[in-house]
Order: sequence, then structure tokens, then C-alpha cells
Amino acid sequence: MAIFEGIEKIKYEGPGSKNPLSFKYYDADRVILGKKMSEHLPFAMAWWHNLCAEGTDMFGRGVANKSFGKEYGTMEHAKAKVDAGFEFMEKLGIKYFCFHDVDIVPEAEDIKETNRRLDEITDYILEKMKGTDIKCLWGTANMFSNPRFCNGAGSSNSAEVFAFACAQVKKALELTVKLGGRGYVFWGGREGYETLLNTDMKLEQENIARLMKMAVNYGRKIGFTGDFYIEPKPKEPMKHQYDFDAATAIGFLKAHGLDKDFKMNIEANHATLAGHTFEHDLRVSAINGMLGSIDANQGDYLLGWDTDEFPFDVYTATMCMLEVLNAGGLTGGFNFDAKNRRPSYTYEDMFEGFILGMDTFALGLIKASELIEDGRLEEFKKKRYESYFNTELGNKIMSGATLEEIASYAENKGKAELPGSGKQEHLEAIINQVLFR
Ligand code: XUL
Ligand code: CO
Repeated sequence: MAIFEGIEKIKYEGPGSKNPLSFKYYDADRVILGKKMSEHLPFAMAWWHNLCAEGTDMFGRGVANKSFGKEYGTMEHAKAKVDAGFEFMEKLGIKYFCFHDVDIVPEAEDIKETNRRLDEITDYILEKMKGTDIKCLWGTANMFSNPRFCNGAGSSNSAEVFAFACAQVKKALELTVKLGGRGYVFWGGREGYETLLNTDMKLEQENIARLMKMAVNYGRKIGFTGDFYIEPKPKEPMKHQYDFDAATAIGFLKAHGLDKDFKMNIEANHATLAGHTFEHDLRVSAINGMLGSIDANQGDYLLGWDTDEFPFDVYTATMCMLEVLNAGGLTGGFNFDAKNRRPSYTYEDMFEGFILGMDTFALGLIKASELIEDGRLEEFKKKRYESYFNTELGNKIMSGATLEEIASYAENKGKAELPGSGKQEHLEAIINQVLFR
């Protein structure tokens, strides 16, 4: 029996449709720049927001009912979430899911029992996967909810807590391999600190690296060939988090020799919390060869926390897709780490959230491809740096000349020309012209 009764498979009906349960822009088989939309945009469902979160906040209980007809905290409920998830993904044409260990089963007091439940539920998920083309994008361990992780996991002051983090990562890696996951994520939920007065920052950071190295060694041993990801976030829940942004995380990975096995999983709302644009963190990852996957959502500029909204900002989605296309695509996918607003608590709202997000990224893809075909942005950027490539001075700089040699150019010249207009307004006008024509 269907859980989302009365909701049919969501179809592409085009921009003219007024049917809320249809795609206006996401047309899976439409070819853009030589590839199908569905290949450009491997969308994923986040188990935690979609199948678990009920709209609880600091001031109130859940509003949405995610019991799916079963009693909370039971394995029957865990299985009903699998049924709901697969029906949901199939109806939307979503081909991937992402999960934390504790999203898929109720956590037991004893980790051995939790692990037994995880074996049982992943057998059930595997069975479900068989009749579909749905796959696992990435798995992860929740090392931030259980009270033992109040001081972090890899960065905990307690060796015993570190051991429990190891046990969870080990199991989550095994499950990710079992489900054929393409990636494994570390989001440092509480890997940070509240006050330096009680914190050995050096040891904490080294221990996070130790945990990651152990994970890489074990993962490769059990046949995990995918990418490990760090998902940077500057704060929340901790005041200071070590994986502040892409640049910080990449520096950390390089310092600890982890950069060959890891890439970035960039979340839009985390980048904006770090005081960057989404596209900034994508670019930083891309130029370091580490653009792996995306947690697709958006924040609210009036609020200082991680609101995890379904993305509707086409301008930002276009900037994102420009980065992704220019980087040659993602090895991961677009995981909607997004939740409905608390008062949007119906099953229809769940579908409309995803339709909004998928259509926004489809529009972003269409518009980014049009900007690439238009060519004016790229041409301008190329011209802006041409003196490094088409002048004698530039060639010298680019081929290892000394400080004295280059300085002598300036000393002989006496006074520099201005570097040429950045033409920001001119470029912004081109974006609007392409977006709204
Ligand atoms: C929290 C967040 C996480 C990670 C996975 O801000 O983004 O859900 O994506 O642990
Ligand atoms: Co995320």
C-alpha cells in the first residue's frame, strides 16, 4: 500500500504548468551541453531531513508526522521509513540517497545492539534497491547527537569517546560499502571548541586527522573505492568548528597527508555562514581538484544559523552550476540537505520542497549553460589576465624570473598604468540579460 497515497509520479509539464506536483524546468532526459539533465544533476534525498525531521525547534515539538503509521523507536518504524523513502524517491525520479547511521535505525543503549539493527535495516534497504535504479550517494556516522559526543568525537578530550567514534565510523563505512555508496562524509558536527581555556587545539586537530587516517586505511581495506569528503561548516553547534570553510579544510587535509583520499562536500548554507558565497567555496574546492559533492540548500541572510531551506534562489543556483560545469562536473551529487519550513508539514509539502529544489537547479543548469555558450564572461576574464601571456614581462614572470629581474622592469618604467577596469556592473548586466531574456 502506498504511503504517499494520491500523489502520482511527478512529471515534467513545462514552465506553463500550474500543477504544483509537476516539474516546470527539470526534464530528466533533456540534453544540455551534450549530457542529460539527470546526469548533470545526480540528486539525492537526505534520510535525516526527509524521513526523520518533524520540524522540532528550540521552542516547540514536531509538527509533521513522520511515523508512517508505525510506532516511533521500533524497527517497524525504521522499515516504514525505508518504504516511504523509496516510494518518495521513485515518485520524484531521484536516484540517490544519503544517510547517517542513526537516521536508519533507533539507536540502542549498547552499540552492539545498534550495529545488529543496522545490519538488519541495510539488508532491508538492499532488498528494496534491487527492484529500482536507486543507489547510495554517501553514508556517514552521526557523531554529534549522542551525549557522549558533547566535546566532539575525533576531537574529544576523552580517549574512550574517541574509541566510540572509531566504532561508529567503522560500522558506517561497512554499511556504505554494503550499499554501494559513492562517498563517505565527515561533517565535524562538534569537532571544534567552546573556549580555549580548556582546549588543547593541537591535540584535538591531530586526533581528527588520526581518526580520518584510520578511516581511510580501513575503508580501502574493505573495498571502499569512493571519495572521502569533508563537509566544512564554520560554527553551529560549536562556536568554533575546525573545518571552517573549504580553504581551511583543504589546508588541514594537505597538512596531514589526507588530500589524495578526500574531497569537499560543499553545503551552500555552510558557505554563507562562513561569510562566503556558495560559489566561492565551490571555486576554492575546484581549483584544488577537490570539488566532490554538494549539499544543496540555502540559508536566510536575515538569520545567523543553518536554516537548510530548499533552494529557490536561481541566481545562486546559476553561479553554482557555472562552477560545476567549468570544473567538469561532480564525482558526487546534489544532496538536498534541506527541510521544509516548520509550518509546511504535509506530505504534499515534502514533494513540493523537492520539486522546488530540483527545478531551481535545473534552471541554474540551463542558465549556466547559456552563459557558457554566450561566452562573454569567459572571454572577458581571459582578456583581463592576458598580460601574463602575451607580453615579454608576463612571460618572464610565468617562467621563473627572479625578483630583481622583474623589479627592474618597474624601476625602468617609473610609473605603472592602471590595470584595466574590472567591469563588474557590465558583467552583472550580462547575467541578468541571460537570466531574464
Ligand atoms: C549539518 C549537516 C549535516 C551533514 C551530514 O549542518 O549539514 O547534516 O550534511 O552530517
Ligand atoms: Co550537510
